[in-house]
Amino acid sequence: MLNSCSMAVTNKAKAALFITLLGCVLMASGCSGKTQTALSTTESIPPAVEYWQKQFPDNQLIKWAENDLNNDKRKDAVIIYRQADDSKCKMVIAINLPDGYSFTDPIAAPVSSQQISFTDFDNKPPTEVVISGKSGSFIGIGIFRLVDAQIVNLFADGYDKCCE
Ligand SMILES: [Ca+2]
Repeated sequence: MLNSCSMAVTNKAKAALFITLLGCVLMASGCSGKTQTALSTTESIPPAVEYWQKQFPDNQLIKWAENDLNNDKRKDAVIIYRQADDSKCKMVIAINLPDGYSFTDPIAAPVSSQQISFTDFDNKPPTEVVISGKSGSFIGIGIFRLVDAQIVNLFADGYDKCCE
């Protein structure tokens, strides 16, 4: 949260650009992106996501993407899923540690058309995560950073409306 308070004006402008860009992408092409969906073959599921599935077998995997999110040169995994018990969508990051994986606390994720992308929000490591998606006609976007092994929200626009 301390990051959102100290966010520079240039970052806000940058975020506005992102929203425009991703909004256009969402409207024009629905749900395209470089990320993998759960429809992919099981062979392509990375070890971090496989491990998550074994820990939480009742949750429904929707989408994942890999990137190094804590600047330790090891690829971490962003996972969007639907909770088994109440059908809400959540996002969690599996942190790739030398001796296994640890999970952040989950946060709310968009209900449909979920997209995961990555950005260098402030021109310094680590890489930030951009989550966008829809709920009905609402489009939302959020930019997140992994800080002390937890997900911190840096910027959000309409995210509360797309993620409940
Ligand atoms: Ca990492």
